[in-house]
Amino acid sequence: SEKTILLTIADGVATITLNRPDRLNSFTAAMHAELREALAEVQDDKTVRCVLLTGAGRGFCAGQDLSDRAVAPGTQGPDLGVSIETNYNPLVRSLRALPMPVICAVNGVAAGAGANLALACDIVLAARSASFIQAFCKIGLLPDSGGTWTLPRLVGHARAMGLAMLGDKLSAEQAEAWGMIWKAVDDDKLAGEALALARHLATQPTKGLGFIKQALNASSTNDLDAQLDLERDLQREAGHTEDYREGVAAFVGKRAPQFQGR
Ligand code: T3D
Repeated sequence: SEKTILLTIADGVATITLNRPDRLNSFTAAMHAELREALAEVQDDKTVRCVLLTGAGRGFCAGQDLSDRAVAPGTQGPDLGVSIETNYNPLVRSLRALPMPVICAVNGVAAGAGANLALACDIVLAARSASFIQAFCKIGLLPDSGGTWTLPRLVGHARAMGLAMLGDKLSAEQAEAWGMIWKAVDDDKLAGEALALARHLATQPTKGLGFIKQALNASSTNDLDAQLDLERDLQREAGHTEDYREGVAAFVGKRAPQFQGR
C-alpha cells in the first residue's frame, strides 16, 4: 500500500511529509509506526542537521483518524490512554529531544493532535490559509500531544483556555499575532521559504542549536538558579565543539565560517 510517511534527505535536511491527503493526513496506528521509523532513520543519519515536517495535499494533519473510533452503544471503546502512551507521547518526546532544529511547515488545517504536533516543533511556519483547531473539546476530549503544556506557554492561560474549550478555528495570521507560531507565509511561498530556512539552519552550528533548544525547553520548568546552572553546563559543552572554534576563528580572521555540525 501507499506510504503514509514520505522521507527525503538532502542538503542536510530531512523532510518528513505526512501523506494521507484524502483524510487530511489524520493519524492511523500504521502512520504512527511509519513516522517512528522515519524519525529513527533521521536520528541515525549523521548528515541530517535539520528536520522539516509538513503535510501532503490541502491539510497539514487532522489529528487522530476517527473512523475506527466509533463504537456501538454499550460497548467499550479503545483505551485512549494506550493510544496516547504508544503513539502520541513518544512522537512529541522524540521531536523535542532531537538535538537539531525541527521546522514545521503547516500547509493547511492543523486540527486536534495535528495542531499540537505542529506546536511541538521548534519553528513553525504556516501558510496564510492554514488554521489551527483544538478540536478535542467537540468530541469530549482534552488537548493532547502536549497541547495543555505548550498552549499556555505560547499564548497564555486565557487564550489557551478559550482555544481548548471552544475549539474555534485560529487563522495562521492570528496565530502569528498571538506568538503561537513563528510566521505566517503566503501560501505559494510556504514550501520554498520553509525549505530555505531548513537548508540555512542545516549549515549552522548544529550542536549549538541543539543546546539552544535544550535550554529554552528546560526553561519552562526550571527556576532561574537551575537555568543558570544548565546554561553553564551547556556552554561548557558548546565551547568544546569544533563549530565554536570555527566560528571564533572565522570572526577573528574576517571570513565566512564553515560549520560542520560537530
Ligand atoms: O483516539 C485517540 O487515539 C486519542 C487521541 C486523539 C487525538 C486527536 O487528534 S482527537 C481529534 C481528532 N480530530 C478531529 O476531531 C478533527 C476532525 N476533522 C475536522 O474537524 C475537519 O475535517 C477539519 C476542520 C480538520 C477540516 O474540515 P474541512 O471541511 O476542511 O474538511 P473535511 O471535509 O471535514 O475533511 C476532508 C475529508 O477528511 C473528509 O472525508 P470525506 O468526506 O472526503 O470522505 C473527512 O471525513 C476526512 N477527515 C478529516 N479529519 C478526519 C477525517 N477522517 C478521519 N479522521 C479525521 N480526524
